Amino acid sequence: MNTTRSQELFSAAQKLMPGGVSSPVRAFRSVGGNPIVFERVKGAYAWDVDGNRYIDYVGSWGPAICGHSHPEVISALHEALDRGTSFGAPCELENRLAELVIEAVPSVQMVRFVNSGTEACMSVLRLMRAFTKREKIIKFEGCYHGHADMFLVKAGSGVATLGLPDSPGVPRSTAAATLTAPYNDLEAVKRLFAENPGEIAGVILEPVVGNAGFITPVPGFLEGIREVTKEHGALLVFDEVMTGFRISYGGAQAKFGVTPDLTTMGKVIGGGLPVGAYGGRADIMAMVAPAGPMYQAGTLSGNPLAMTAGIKTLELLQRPGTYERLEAITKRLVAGILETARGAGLPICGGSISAMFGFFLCEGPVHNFEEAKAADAARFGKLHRAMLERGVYLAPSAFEAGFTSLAHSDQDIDATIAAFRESFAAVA
Ligand code: KE4
Repeated sequence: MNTTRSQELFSAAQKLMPGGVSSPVRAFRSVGGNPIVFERVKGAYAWDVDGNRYIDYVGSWGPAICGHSHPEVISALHEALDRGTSFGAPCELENRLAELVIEAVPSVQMVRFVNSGTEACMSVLRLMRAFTKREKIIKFEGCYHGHADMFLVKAGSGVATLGLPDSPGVPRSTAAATLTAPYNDLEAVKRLFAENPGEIAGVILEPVVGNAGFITPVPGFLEGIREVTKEHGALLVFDEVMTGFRISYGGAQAKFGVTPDLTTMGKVIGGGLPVGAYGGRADIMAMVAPAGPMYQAGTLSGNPLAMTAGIKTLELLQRPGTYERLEAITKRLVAGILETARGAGLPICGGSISAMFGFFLCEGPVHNFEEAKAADAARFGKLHRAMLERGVYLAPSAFEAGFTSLAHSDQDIDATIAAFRESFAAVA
């Protein structure tokens, strides 16, 4: 596969931007080789600057659940463009997207739009502390909530991918207020509450982990966290930046029937444009300026283009059969991945929920980040390259989840499984 132009552009990029990228995980550091420089995307596909086409299972890390550049989203954006790209003032589109989010996620009684998942998570943390007047928080090893200081403690996603010891630059005092526990370990959470009586503002977690690879909550874990936070007067935050509108139209909280106090969102609700959001109980959200004293602001928050793309995307997702289709194609894909790996004699475990999936190259099961780290990362790197050669674009890290979309056809799934069969044989 000729990737000459990608290599030229990426080598130039490395002289201009740290690591040649705008976000670390895109640099292919953990899978080896040069990143593919994209030229355009459409539906289930991405094309690189050398003209190679890939079936894309990253989908811009989540937003492209209806397929890249969905024609109805694009035409809605064309119309919105003529009315301006940014107002810096209230606009009806914000009301509309807020109504859609609030209708979809009953625990969200009020919502504030921001411009990224990081912004949503850092704001919700400040809100947790403001509301409870406590400073400590609990997060889980391998979970990733964006790159704000207090979250870069045993974080997942790119931090884990690069094997960084969390991150320099985070003040010790900040990190000290972030307590961590292994995912799926309810007893560890109970111990933290016992050791820090009256000091923990709340718990934030990915209700289905996508940043340590794909890890699902064991039965009773989410319900247990809900109970222990209530017992200690602490708040429960579901970081649904990745799972929101993907695990189901109401997110993971609808799927598992556990109601958090606050929720963060992003990705899908922006339909491919920069958006984040946080929301939840009205009595808590009433603290957010200017309604209340907790300050948070943003020049481009609620901008008409992002609102338009988000509104159209959620409207598309409301169409009958959406989540049944996503569940069916993703289940078939994962069954094919597991079967072809085992056919090549390779240890593997994995699964999916709706349009989110993942696998680990180890016997498994994998319930937490430690177990995820035991998977064969070197072989994953070889697999990633082999799949690229066969025109399939997987997340360039073993510590990420995969995403399907409404644009992935049955033929795309068949072709992907065939590519996995050949690639597993090549790396076995
Ligand atoms: P952003 O600031 O990247 O929009 O969102 C941060 C974030 C927060 N919470 C969860 C559960 C997330 O998955 C993310 C971001 N996800 C990563 C992919 N694992 C973004 C990709 C990247 O960092 O380039």
